[in-house]
Amino acid sequence: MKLYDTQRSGNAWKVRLFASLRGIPLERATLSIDRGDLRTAEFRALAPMRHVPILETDDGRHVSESMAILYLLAQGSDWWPAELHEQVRTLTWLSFEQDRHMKPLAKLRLHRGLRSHPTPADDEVQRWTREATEALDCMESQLAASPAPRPWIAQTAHPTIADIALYPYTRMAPMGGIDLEGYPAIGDWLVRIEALPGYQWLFPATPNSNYFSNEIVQDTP
Ligand SMILES: N[C@@H](CCC(=O)N[C@@H](CS)C(=O)NCC(=O)O)C(=O)O
Repeated sequence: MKLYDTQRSGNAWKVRLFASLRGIPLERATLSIDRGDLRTAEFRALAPMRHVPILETDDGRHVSESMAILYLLAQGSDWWPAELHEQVRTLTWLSFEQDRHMKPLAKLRLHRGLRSHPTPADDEVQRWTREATEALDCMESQLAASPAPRPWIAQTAHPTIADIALYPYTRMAPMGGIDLEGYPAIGDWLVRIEALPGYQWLFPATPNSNYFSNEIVQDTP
């Protein structure tokens, strides 16, 4: 299978991280937003929503949206639970990630961490910070109310794709000026995810240096 991504996309990191945890080999086609790769007719033909990540399956289909790609790659594993209400809670947190969590955290990372232009107005930054903080508060409450033996975000015994979907932008929140010190349950959850066999950093060649850096890290295979 082949993953169309960009070097710093947190949404694509979800997919590479999950494939690595599952032991699924992925070829990478790394595109550049700045170079205009996502605006070409060739890319748009396989990506109707014009975003990465896009997964190309071995039989030549193209799957858009990180949530759908994670669902596909989870088939046949405990990462997509068998019990109905565990599935329902997994969907609840996947929806929360797309609706309330990813966007404000990604905007803050982009404009405060990666210093993308144009510079946003102060009131926009304040709004994203308020929304991101509220999303993290929701996660903190849920994780604090999810003790072992069901410590994951959907209150399951095995982590689910909702944990993977929520991980990258939570992990990179400090790049956008959000201090995770005040979130002890989230801190423990991050440690648990990073201890999973097959865990993969955003830039595997330069572990640890990359979450808080606005440098372009030359890590693309
Ligand atoms: N809901 C989508 C969001 C994907 C998304 O926002 N991708 C960004 C990179 S992280 C992108 O392709 N942006 C294109 C652009 O800014 O032109 C998902 O979860 O996959």
